[in-house]
Amino acid sequence: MTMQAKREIADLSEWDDARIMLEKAAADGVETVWDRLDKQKHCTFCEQGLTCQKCVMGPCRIVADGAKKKNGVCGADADLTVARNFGRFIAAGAASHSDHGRDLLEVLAEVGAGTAPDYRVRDEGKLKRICSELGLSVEGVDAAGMARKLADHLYSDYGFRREALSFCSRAPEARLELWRALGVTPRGIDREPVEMLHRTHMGVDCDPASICLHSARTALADGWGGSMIGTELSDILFGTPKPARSSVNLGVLKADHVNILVHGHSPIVSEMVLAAARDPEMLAGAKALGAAGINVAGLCCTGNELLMRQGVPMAGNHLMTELALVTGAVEMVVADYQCIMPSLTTVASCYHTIFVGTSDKARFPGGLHVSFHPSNAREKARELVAKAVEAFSRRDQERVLIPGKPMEIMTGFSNEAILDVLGGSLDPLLDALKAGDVRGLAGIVGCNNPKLKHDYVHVNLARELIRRDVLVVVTGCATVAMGKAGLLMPEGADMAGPGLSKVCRALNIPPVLHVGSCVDNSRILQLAAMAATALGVDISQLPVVASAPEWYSEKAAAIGLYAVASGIQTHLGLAPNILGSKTVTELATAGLTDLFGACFVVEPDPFKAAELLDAHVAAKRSGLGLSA
Ligand code: XCC
Ligand code: SF4
Repeated sequence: MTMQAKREIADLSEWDDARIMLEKAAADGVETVWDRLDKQKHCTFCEQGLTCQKCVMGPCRIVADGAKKKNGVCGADADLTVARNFGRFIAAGAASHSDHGRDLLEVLAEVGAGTAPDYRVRDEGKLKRICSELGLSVEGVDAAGMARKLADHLYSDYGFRREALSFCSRAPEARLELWRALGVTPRGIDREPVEMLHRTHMGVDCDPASICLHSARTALADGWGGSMIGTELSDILFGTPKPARSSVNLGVLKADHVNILVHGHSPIVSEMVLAAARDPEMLAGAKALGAAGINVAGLCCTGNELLMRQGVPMAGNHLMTELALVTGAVEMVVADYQCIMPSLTTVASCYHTIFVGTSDKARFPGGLHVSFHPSNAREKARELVAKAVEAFSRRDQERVLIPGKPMEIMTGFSNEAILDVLGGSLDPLLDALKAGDVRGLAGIVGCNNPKLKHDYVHVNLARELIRRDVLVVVTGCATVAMGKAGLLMPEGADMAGPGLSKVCRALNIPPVLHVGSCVDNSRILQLAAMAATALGVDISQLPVVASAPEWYSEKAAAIGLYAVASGIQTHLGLAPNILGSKTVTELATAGLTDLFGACFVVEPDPFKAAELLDAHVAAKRSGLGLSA
């Protein structure tokens, strides 16, 4: 058993808003994620991936070797057990993104069928472009007709009729060839995770390497399938992001406003809540109760979705979700799914905050549940906003503490927006790469994890990379960290190396570009693919790296693995639970390079991680005949 020593509040987070709220949480008697981590004694078998619960001959604990070597009752050894556990971990992550993508697909289909009156196609140009890209004829077809055609086509990506997912066509030829040779071309968004569950049932796939390869295929079905569909359809339905200004941290909450937080991942509900909150009738109701207005702010990735498209401020990332409620200033949290701590209903009940679940897939006992459907979204959103307004009259202003001032940020860098900033083609960026002004590109993505000091690894890694002239793109919960550190403003160029700062100043862009939510990591895949195709090389030859410095979730592991399987070297701040198998660990941290041209690098120290990633960028530059 291992147990973390109890840490001081100052060591838990990089930020004052978090620390002030941690003090208040203690005073208000609110238990947080850090308190619960302190109470956990983590089992070393589980940490190493050496427990198996896949049948009732077990559960089994496996000992890899030595005098006490012990296999599972069925005979599974350490390598097989770790591979099976990791495979299921990846399948769960891929399934989560993909099921989120499916929800967007269902809304698109209903828009096409005319049964979702509250939604519409907001970017018809993109809808048309994607239809053409996928070979669907759209001559003389209206938006609803195109929506039907595209939905119909993409439904098949979820099934088992395809040899390759539709968006695989975006990958460079060399990568497609490599996937074919390895037998990992993703075929069906639902098929690959389901096949993983089958393979890892007792007595099916008993070869750890074979299971790991299928893990890669499953992750690819997420990146080039479910997540990419989630991103593209969100753009079509809610608008493709363009650069805009907004703000971050708990200071975005307003003491004199009704505060509504949207939390989760999908824009389907949060966009409707935002529209309802902007309705003059709702505003009048709020003013009648003495509020100055209605303030919608985001948490986690649904926050990123609204931030990217609507400039809605972000109250916080994963580890700030409980603390946001501790301000005592939040009337309502509207949640959809993923990364919503079950503790939130308890925290909400310590204040006047109403917690609302909206997806029938995600129920939260202790909270209110309001089923949202494409057919009733506007009406339900209005009901919720009215309830939030009403809750404002119950707020105890004596218990309100909103720490800090909002930090300004720039957001909205979809690939379309990046191309626009560059004047319509990637060439200026590729020229800067060749000249060495921009030495490489790093995607910093993912979560927070209370085992690591909140946002410390994110911001220090980003600072170190931009200092070395590596342009950073950011998604997910890492975004808030970058914003709080001032890295999402053009003035952040002051912290960049000479080449990158020159490029940022010329284009008036920040050295860290916000490219979206976690499904939007698919934008990074597409950007890398475009760069590789333009240079006539494979993605693995590019000076491009990725990092999930403070990851915690199954989804983040799937993202990391699809990045690696797409040829992008990927840093993790924490190891997954695989260290009990030498074979799997060696494969993840070295062997994958022989297969995919990239592997994982595990390093909790952001300064050392920056050096490792920088060395990779330098090596790839040399490989392309460029100055390191
Ligand atoms: Fe969740 Fe996407 Fe991680 Fe944040 S970054 S903690 S997965 S919300 Ni996706
Ligand atoms: Fe034990 Fe094998 Fe059953 Fe797993 S599948 S619980 S190792 S007997």
